[in-house]
Amino acid sequence: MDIELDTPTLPSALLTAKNRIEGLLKTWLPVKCEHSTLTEAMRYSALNGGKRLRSALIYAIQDPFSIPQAACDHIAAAIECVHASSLIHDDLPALDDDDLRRGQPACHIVYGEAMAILAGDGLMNFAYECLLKLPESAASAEAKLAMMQCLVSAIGEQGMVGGQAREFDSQAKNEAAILELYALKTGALMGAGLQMAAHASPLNSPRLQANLAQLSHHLGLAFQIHDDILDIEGCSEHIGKPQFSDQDENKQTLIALVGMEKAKQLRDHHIMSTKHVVSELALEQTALSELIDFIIQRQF
Ligand code: GRG
Repeated sequence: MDIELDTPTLPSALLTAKNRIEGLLKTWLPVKCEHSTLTEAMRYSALNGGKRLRSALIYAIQDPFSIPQAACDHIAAAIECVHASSLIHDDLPALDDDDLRRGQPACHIVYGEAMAILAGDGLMNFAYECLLKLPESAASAEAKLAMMQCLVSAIGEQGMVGGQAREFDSQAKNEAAILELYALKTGALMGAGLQMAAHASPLNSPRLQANLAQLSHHLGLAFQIHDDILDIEGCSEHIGKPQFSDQDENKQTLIALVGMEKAKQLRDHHIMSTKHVVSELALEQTALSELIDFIIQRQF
């Protein structure tokens, strides 16, 4: 099943980013591995659709902060590869055990579990290569180091992997703990893309970094809460996986704890907080604000 992404309701910023990043990934991802299906599995997972929201957020701040095109391209490619890597591992039987991803068979269903693990590892490593290959003309060595620090923090024990581990251990038992888990699991990578891009901006400053960290914290929470809502209220054809898959695995979701109404209030609260930062950055009515609205209107 293909999800129709080119509908007129999609923000143009999302469509433009999707076309650009998919073109780049098609060119940049390794094509052939002589001795195994590794590169095929990597390409399968990195190029099997997806909204490309994380890339769109990066490109949305390109013009306002005069970020060089090459920096946005390399950072967006790195973030998409980390994201694809995390989805491959998330779908594995040892974690969420999902057969479908983006409406298509998950990587381990097509290539087997061992190759899926390796494809995830390969994509992670490729993400680092994307950053390291960023030309000096687009980011100084110092800026690249700061970007690398941003990325590894967002992925590691204090970021996405830490959030996923808390979910796996069922450690988060109250609202605050679940929100913290969501911020690590989902918000950290979104934030890393924006903050890395800011490191290539001539307008970079501690204040800009703090604003972007704040923005992505709230955005990540709103995004993940909306994801939980779609798991219950959405249509499985649109979300690309069976409805109620979170409930099936007894995941500790916010909705199970606080109920649907309160969850929606919390999502809206975090969207309002996101918009507050957008206005501090004087970015109202830009691609960035369009993407933020899309986050809570999306059906997939
Ligand atoms: C190997 C890097 C790595 C991590 C391992 C498995 C794991 C640790 C982390 C998983 C984290 C995870 C699945 C977070 C959920 C984030 C989320 C809401 C994903 C869906 O994002 P969308 O809707 O997906 O943007 P598309 O398909 O549009 O790209």
